[in-house]
Amino acid sequence: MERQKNEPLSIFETDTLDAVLQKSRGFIKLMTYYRCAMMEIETKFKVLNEHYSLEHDRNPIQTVKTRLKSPISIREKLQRLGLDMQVSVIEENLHDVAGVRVICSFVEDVYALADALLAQDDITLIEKKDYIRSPKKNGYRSLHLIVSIPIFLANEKKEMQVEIQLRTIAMDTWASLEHQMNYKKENVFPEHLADELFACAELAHALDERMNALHKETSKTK
Ligand code: 0O2
Repeated sequence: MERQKNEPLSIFETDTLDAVLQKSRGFIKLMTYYRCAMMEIETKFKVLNEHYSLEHDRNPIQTVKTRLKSPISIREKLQRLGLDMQVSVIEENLHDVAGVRVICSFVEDVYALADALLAQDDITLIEKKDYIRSPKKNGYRSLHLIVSIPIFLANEKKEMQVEIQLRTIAMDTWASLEHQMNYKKENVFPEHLADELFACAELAHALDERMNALHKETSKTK
């Protein structure tokens, strides 16, 4: 049966559908802006990949993935930070609503792509965390950048922040599997399992180093 426009929605108890839509307008608009910013960053990496394949005859990027933080994750993070669930608070305080993950072939590609992106004159670096040179205690490795990028709307230009994670295939394999085992739950890993997980991260790192060395050797002979 079709719901009438002014009929109260049971989940919102007192609000009509119209009121709910009206109240969420600001949030939906902000999410659309983040989605546009993610698209801009994704395109920049795709362009860099094309350029590299022209110049070096290979692709430094395996995959580019994008994700928009869900409203539930946004609420959880605001609660964790003791902040109000307001559109302006989200924009001012959360830097990872829009996320782009770039999976690279070799470690050197991670840094080359990050440098190439940061050299572009519409990109402003807000924060850089190098978890490759300084891995997290559990073994997590990736290069994280928070950047600001303009999006051009019909009558306005808006700066939006995007979190970019660059990592190799080996780093991504480890992080994806570790994430499935839920890295955020405290005390989830007994010490021996945490040690084993760390050992796996070191194995992934050793693989990256050996592949990088091989790649350097094979590039010399070309
Ligand atoms: P999702 O589902 O990937 O979006 P915070 O963002 O407040 O939790 P901080 O210090 O601001 O923490 O951010 P940090 O540590 O630079 O990076 C956060 C993101 O990096 C996470 O996002 C993960 O994607 C990834 N990450 C960081 N540490 C780990 C780790 O130990 N294991 C794995 N698998 N991923 C990690 P989200 O929002 O937590 O998750």
